[in-house]
Amino acid sequence: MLNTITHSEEAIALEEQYGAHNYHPLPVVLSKGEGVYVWDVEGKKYFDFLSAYSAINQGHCHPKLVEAITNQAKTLALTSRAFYNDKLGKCEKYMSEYFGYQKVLMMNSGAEANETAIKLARKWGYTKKGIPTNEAIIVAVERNFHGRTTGIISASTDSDSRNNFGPFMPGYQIIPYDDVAALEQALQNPNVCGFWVEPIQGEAGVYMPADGYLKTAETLCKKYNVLLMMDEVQTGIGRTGKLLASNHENVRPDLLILGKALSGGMYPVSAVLADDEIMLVLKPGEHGSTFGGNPIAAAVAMAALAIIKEENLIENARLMGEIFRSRMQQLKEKSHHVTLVRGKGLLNAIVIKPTNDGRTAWDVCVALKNNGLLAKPTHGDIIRFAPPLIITEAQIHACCDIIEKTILEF
Ligand code: IF1
Repeated sequence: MLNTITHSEEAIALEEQYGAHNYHPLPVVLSKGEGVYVWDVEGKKYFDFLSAYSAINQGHCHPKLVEAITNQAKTLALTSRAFYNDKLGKCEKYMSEYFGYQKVLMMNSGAEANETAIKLARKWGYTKKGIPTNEAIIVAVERNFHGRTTGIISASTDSDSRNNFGPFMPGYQIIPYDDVAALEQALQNPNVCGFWVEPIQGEAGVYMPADGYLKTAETLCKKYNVLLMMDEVQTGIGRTGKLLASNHENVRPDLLILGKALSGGMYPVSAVLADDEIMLVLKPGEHGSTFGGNPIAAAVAMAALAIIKEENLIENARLMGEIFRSRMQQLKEKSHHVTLVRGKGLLNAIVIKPTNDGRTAWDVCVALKNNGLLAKPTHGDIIRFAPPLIITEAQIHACCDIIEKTILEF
């Protein structure tokens, strides 16, 4: 076995030399995680305020997730879908009843679930709505983030996500987010099969649409016979203080897209949920994946979803989020560096005004790290704060103390 890493610099140097440079991580090398905490190789302890971009809602290395993955891994890890196994059907039933949909299609990454939704919407458009073959359009919104595949970035408006990766997949119309008039205009095109949207735009910096936007989108999709494809990969599984962000407006997507915390960060698990009228357009042999719905994924997903209910994490996210935002609002009154605070549940962000000597949100995050809290900036001036949903009131106050101290020293 490769010798144990004992110094952060060693790990960073190895990644620098042998790994693709497709990320710019904060300079911290983690070696242990438990609950809301992570430790670096030097043994320094941090609050994790990113939760792997909202995958670790249940907390690091949750004992019930470790038990689920360990027991299944010792028994049967992978069969492929060429054969049945004794876990997938149980998981599909559990998820069908948990989220209120007739059918589930399990994949691995959030991107794969979004790609699955694209194929479902298109095939439904051709076979049920009567759209002429290869003319289906999916309406997407500016500043979307749905994953990194070429099919998905073909709809991206972010230059980093799409530059130099062309040619792009056709069949998208991009409209402004949170613009009902633009949406109604776009959906009148009879070739539109789907409206593809995040209920809150995570990557864009926790952009929340106006109250009622999602409900209006649902109404317009019904009016124009278009599938509402809701990407809840980041906002789902309790993160915003409801099971789904869609629940804040009693919206029921036609295609529900899940990932990340569906496994509590223990294993790559994603899924698309839909009713028979949509899901059954896919016939055997038309879609799949080697690992999609494997026994470990099924066992871990059932355990991860059970924890959300057993530990009342949805209500905790709502309550801790209210405390967090009120503390950040108080900080905003004390510091001119904090220009905006926004979020729902435990998906929050603050906007940082750069200093005159050019220090940015990145520098705040480095200072936060030095003070024992890990977070990451997005789009230069926004810091997203997303701790595990298990965080306690005492811990959220301790974290706000760290953020306040760091910002006031900034
Ligand atoms: C990276 C962003 C967050 C997502 C939504 C689908 C996916 C994601 C709403 C794809 C994934 C991750 C990907 C990761 C960083 C992170 C991210 F900054 F990229 F955009 F969270 F905001 N839908 N988001 O947020 O799921 O295929 O990754 O499992 O690519 O840098 P995935």
